[in-house]
Amino acid sequence: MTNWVELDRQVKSWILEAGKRIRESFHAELNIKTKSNRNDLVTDMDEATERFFIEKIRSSFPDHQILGEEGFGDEFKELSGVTWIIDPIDGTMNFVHQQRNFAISIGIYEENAGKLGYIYDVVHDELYHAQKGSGAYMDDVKLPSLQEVSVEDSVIALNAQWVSSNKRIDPALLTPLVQTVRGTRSYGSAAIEMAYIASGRLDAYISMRLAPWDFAAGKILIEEVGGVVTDLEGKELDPLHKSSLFVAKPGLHKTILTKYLKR
Ligand code: 2AM
Ligand code: CA
Repeated sequence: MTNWVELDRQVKSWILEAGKRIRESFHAELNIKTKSNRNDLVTDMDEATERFFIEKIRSSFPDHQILGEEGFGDEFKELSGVTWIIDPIDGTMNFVHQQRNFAISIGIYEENAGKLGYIYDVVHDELYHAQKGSGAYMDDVKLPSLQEVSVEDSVIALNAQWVSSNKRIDPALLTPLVQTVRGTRSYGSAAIEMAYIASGRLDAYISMRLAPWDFAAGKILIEEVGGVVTDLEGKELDPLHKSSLFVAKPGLHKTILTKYLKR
């Protein structure tokens, strides 16, 4: 039997320690490599941070499975037992170029269900966390349930690439939405964007291409405060596969989905 209280205490202390190491690395020279293309960056800190978590998990919870973005975890095809889904640095481009707007993101599943979610805004030293059924918090402050908002009064997060020619969506589809909302923002880290939805700083977030480690923690946080998390067609996310993502406050999710996305 998993002692969830003890596990939660340990994860939080590991996250704070990893964050401290990342902040200290700002003074050191970074080793930057590219992955799938020249804009897909990875640094030695992404890799060292993932290894740090994996060593800790393996020694405290040897029977848990781990999916890590940088590939140091396990290979498996289905969720069973306890599964950790880890993005050691979400927003690596921001980490490299700005030294802000990036996060450590960890989602923990029990069988098929999201159980614990952590998003640590390393530079602001703000830890967003949630346990299924017990609400969501930023540090020690409980996050209130999300309230309904009209499309006209909403601020939505969206990368400019989805409204210019790209290979995943007709850029014209989102134009009416962009013209109707109060404002658009792009932070460049799905985890930060999802933490901002959970804490009410953003009303909706759309991305065409995210991986399980980008949304695992955020989904748990947002659902705890009553937000809705689906793909762009309104379907449930598959926790182990890449997909589009559409998250929004209750009410707003349905309105945007039916009026702006289903055309
Ligand atoms: P990353 O920094 O951990 O790679 C940037 O728009 C957001 O999308 C970040 O959360 C980034 O996560 C993620 N991202 C960037 N490239 C991606 C890809 N090829 N597949 C899935 N997610 C990606
Ligand atoms: Ca990453």
